[in-house]
Amino acid sequence: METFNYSDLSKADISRLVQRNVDPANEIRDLVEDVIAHVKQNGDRALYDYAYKFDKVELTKLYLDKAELTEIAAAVSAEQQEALQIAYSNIYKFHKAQIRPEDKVETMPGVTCWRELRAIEKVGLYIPGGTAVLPSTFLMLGIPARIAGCSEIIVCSPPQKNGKVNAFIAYVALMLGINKVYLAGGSQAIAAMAYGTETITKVDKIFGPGNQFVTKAKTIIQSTTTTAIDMPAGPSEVLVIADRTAKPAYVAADLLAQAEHGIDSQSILVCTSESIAQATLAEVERQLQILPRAEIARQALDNSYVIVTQNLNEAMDFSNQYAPEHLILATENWKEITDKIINAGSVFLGNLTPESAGDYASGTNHTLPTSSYARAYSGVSVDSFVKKITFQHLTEEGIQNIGPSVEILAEMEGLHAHRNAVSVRMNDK
Ligand code: HSO
Ligand code: ZN
Repeated sequence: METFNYSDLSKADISRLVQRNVDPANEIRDLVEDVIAHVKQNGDRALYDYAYKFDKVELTKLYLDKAELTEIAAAVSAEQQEALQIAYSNIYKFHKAQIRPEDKVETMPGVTCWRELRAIEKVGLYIPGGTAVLPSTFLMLGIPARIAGCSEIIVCSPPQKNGKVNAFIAYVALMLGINKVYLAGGSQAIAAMAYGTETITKVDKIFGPGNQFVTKAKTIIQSTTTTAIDMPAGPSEVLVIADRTAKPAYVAADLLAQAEHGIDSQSILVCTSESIAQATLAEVERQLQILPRAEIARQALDNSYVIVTQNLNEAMDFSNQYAPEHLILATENWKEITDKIINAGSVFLGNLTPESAGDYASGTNHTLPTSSYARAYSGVSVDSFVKKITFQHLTEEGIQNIGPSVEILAEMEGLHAHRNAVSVRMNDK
């Protein structure tokens, strides 16, 4: 990891440093567009082809049903079931509390406006399964979808070499009451859920993190089909702000937890202490030695860096420009700086709060905006699975109260039919 001094960096340096996942020659776009076109045209046939080409498996069926999932899920040990149950229960509690009915508002006597929630009917969940299979992501998407009350939940996950999903994915499907998992991964799964195939239903909205190909596919289908997406999510990233109270071993562990996700992940350390930064880098090297995914982590770290700042204000300034998916405040006085956070997906406060807690089990959602989209997007929540429909009702008093203003406003815009729609009601005595 290269180290920079914040005060040496020009504006141009900073904008270069905060840039990530750019695809200047459109290489990823071109590949993904081909895949989408193939799926759009050939449906299931394309999914079989891609399973063979990318997942190295010859499928005979594009999904697993309840009986198959139950059989696969039997391999999950009692201890693993309990851990999944604790995660489920915390995520459920945190997300359930997100549904709060809103008050009706009488904006003028006789004019009442309000909003009601309705679930998005058909949702598609993408559960990654490349170099790491992520049953936790299934919980993070399935629980809010269930709380929202979505009537159809389509789940796609890449097949393993044996043509199945792993036992944890199967177990979580059954926990969520989902009886079918489609064996499709990558951008082809996104295309299948956006266009529909013979077997996979076209959905209204697609959720879930993924690699650069999945994320690119989501951004493409969002503008070319009527299917919406949660947000561009992935590759994953963390930014740790550390001061002299930080523990190098903890910070190093957090940086590595991020780096092991994939070679395109990014781990950024912004540190107010040169010596803590150096000690952390030494710890990273030490901890890397025993990591099974060291090779992946090392490549991700090559694409990561350290910034040394004079103080926490500068550190926060950089962080807000980077807009990290995950922000860890490895500082004792985190309470004094949280209100300076402007752009971040999810924040982890103090030396005892690792990102891993939120990745798995504290209750917050780990599907979060990456690549600086945290400037404008929020992470997944129950809100992502509902629409808020506005309602209004006017009484006799209401139409008389609001009518004259609407008539004048319609007149201002030269829209006489609009004016008339209130006039006929006001004057109907
Ligand atoms: N850090 C990932 C989530 C995850 N971590 C899943 C472990 N499993 C993106 O927020
Ligand atoms: Zn993670």
